[in-house]
Amino acid sequence: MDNEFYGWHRKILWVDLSRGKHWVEEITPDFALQWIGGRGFAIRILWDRLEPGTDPLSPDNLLIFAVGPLTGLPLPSSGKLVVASKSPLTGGYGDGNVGTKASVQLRKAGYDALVVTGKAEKPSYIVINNNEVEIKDASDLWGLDSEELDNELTGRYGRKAGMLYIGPAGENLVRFAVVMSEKDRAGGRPGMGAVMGSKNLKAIVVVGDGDMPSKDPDKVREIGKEAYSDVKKSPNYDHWMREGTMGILAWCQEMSVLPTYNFREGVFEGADKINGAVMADLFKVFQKGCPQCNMVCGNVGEAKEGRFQGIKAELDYENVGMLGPNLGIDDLNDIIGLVKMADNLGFDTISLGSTMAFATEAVEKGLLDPKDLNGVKPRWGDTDSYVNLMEIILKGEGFGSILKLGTKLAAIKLGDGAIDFAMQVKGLEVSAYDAHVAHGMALAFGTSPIGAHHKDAWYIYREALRGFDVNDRKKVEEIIELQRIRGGLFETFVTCRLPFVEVGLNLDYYPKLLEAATGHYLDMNRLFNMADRIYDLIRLFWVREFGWWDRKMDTPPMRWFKEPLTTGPRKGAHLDINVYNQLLDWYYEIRGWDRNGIPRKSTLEARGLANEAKMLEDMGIKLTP
Ligand code: PTT
Ligand code: SF4
Repeated sequence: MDNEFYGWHRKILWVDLSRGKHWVEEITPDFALQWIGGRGFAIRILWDRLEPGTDPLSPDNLLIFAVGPLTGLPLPSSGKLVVASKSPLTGGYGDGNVGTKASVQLRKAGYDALVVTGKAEKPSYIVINNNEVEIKDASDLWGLDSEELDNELTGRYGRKAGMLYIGPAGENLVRFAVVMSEKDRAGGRPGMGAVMGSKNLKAIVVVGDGDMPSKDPDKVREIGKEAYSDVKKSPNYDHWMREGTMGILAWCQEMSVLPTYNFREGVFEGADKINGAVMADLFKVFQKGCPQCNMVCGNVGEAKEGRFQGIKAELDYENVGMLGPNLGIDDLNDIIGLVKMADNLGFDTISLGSTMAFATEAVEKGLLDPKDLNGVKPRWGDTDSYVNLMEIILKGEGFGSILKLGTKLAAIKLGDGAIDFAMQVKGLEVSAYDAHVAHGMALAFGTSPIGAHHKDAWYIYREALRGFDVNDRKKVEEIIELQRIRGGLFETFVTCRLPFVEVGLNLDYYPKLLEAATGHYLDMNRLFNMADRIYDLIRLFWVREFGWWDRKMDTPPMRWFKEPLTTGPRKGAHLDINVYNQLLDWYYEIRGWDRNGIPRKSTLEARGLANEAKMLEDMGIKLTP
C-alpha cells in the first residue's frame, strides 16, 4: 500500500526551540486518510501530543502549521494554511486560516505540517530550506512591525520565500494576537500570535524546491482548469472582483445585522459612507490575493485625507465592520488607518474592535474609569481615542493589562453585569454579524468549535433567504451541513472556501480533485463523517481541558436576548432563550451529543473514537451512553 500512497509527503517537521533541535516524524497512510490535513491533523496532534492542562503560553504548548493534500496545487484558491494551538484566549482548541506563499513553500519543502514546541532562550526565527532547518537569532528583528519585518526578511531571503510572523502584539502576549504574513494576511484569531510570542519566535521563513505529490498531476491540472474557468463564469464574479468581502456591508445594513456600537444595534447611520461601492469607487488603489487564486479579494484602500493620509490597508468586511460601525466610525480614511495599525501590530481586528467597543461601553456605564486607561476616554466615533486605546492594550498599561486578555476576562474582572455586553462565546469575540434578529447565526456562533467565529457556518445569508423567523429543525440541519463543508472539508483539504461561498463553485469538484491528487475518492458521506469525527474530537479536547461542559458554553452573549434593537426596520427584535435552547437541543441531538453538549459514548464509538472516550472516563468525566 505504501508505494501507492500519493498526495501527502507523510512528513511532519518538528522543531523544539528549547533544545534547538528538529526532526521529522512520518505519518501513516491511515492517519492521512482519517484526518486529511489542516485542522484534522492539528486536532489529532494536539489530542495525542499535548499534555492536558498545559498553560497555552508555556513552552510545552504546540504551535501547528498544517497544509492539506490540495494546498498549492493548480486549482482555485489553494494557497492556504491552517495555524492551530491550544488557545490562550479561550483555553480550548484554537485555529485560523492564512492565505500565504508559506503554504505552497511548506509543501514544496516536503512537509505536510510543521509543529513548533519549546521556547527559545532569546528572540529567534526558524528558516526552513527544504530539508535544512536552522534556528536563527532574531534579536535585531524583535519589535519590528509587520511591514518592517516583511521588508527585512524579503531582503534577506528573496520574494519567493514564504513567511509567517508576529507583530509587537504577539511579542507582548496580547491574547488575541494573530500570525501575520505578507504584511496584511492574518490568521489564528484565538491568540495563535501570542503562542508564537511566548516561544520567543518572531518568524518562520520557508523555501521549498521540490514537487507537490499527486497521483495524477495531469488530471489535477485538467479538473483545476475547468474549475478556474467556472469561477470566472459566475454571475457574481465581476461584483466580487470589484468589492470582495466588502460587498456584504450594504446587505448587512439592509438586514439589520451590521454590528453597531458594541452590537447594541444592527444598523449604522453612517453605513452608506463606508460600504463596498464607496471603497471600490473612492479608496481602492489595487488588489492582491493568495497564491493560485483567480478571484483575488485583497482590496487595498488608501486614506485620502486626515491623520492617516497616504496609508494603505487591506479592507475586508470583518475589519471594516469591527473597526468602523462597531466603534461608531463612519470615515473610511480613519478605518484604513486603524486596520493598518492592527495589521502592523499583529492584533486580530475582530477581537480588537470588540474589546475597544466593550471598553467604551464600560466607561459609558461608569464601570471603568478613564484614569485606569491612562486618561484615555474611548468614545464612539472618536478615532484618536481608539488609536490611544490600542497603544494601551498593546503595552498592557493600567486596565490595558486586563483588556489584552479579551472581553470575557475583562468583563469578569469588572463584574456588575459586564459579561452581558462582552460580545464573545467561549472567550472568542463574535465576528461582524449582529444576531439580534438571527437565531440561526447565533447558534452558528454558539457552536463554532473555536468560539464565536463565522468561519465554520456563515449562516446569516441563507437564514435571511429562508426567513429569520423560521426557527425549525431544518435550520439546524443546514448549519451543521455548513459546518461539515466549511469547517470540515475546506479546513482539511486546505483551500480557500470562497470559490464555493462567493461564486458558487460546485462542491463536486473537491472529491474529484482529492481523488486526482491522492488516488482516494471520498464521497460526500465519507467526507461529512470525517468532518464529524473532527468536530467530536475538538469538542472532546475542550471537555478534557475544562474537565466539565455545559450548554452555557454554547450560548451567545445575553445582550442579544435581553436588549432589543432600538432602531432600524427590525426595531424591537431580540433573541428568545426558549427558541435558542430548542435549536441547541436539536443541534446536540443531530450531532449525537448529550444535553450538556458532550459527545455520547455511542457516538464516539461509531466514529472510531472509543479510546478517546475511555480517556475522558478515566479522568472521571461521565459520558452519556
Ligand atoms: C479570519 C478573520 C477574518 S475572516 C478577517 S476578514 W474575512 C479578519 N482579517 C484580519 C486582517 O486582515 N488583519 C488582522 N490584523 N486581523 C484580521 N482578523 C480577521 O480574521 C482571509 C480571507 C477571508 S477575509 C475570509 S472571510 C475567508 N476565511 C477563510 C477561512 O477561514 N478558511 C478557508 N479555508 N478559507 C477562507 N477564505 C477567506 O480568507 P482567521 P487571510 Mg484569516 C487584513 O484568519 O483566524 O481564520 O480569521 O486569512 O489570508 O487573511 O484571508 O471578511
Ligand atoms: Fe485569498 Fe481571497 Fe483568493 Fe480566497 S478568494 S484565496 S482569501 S484572495
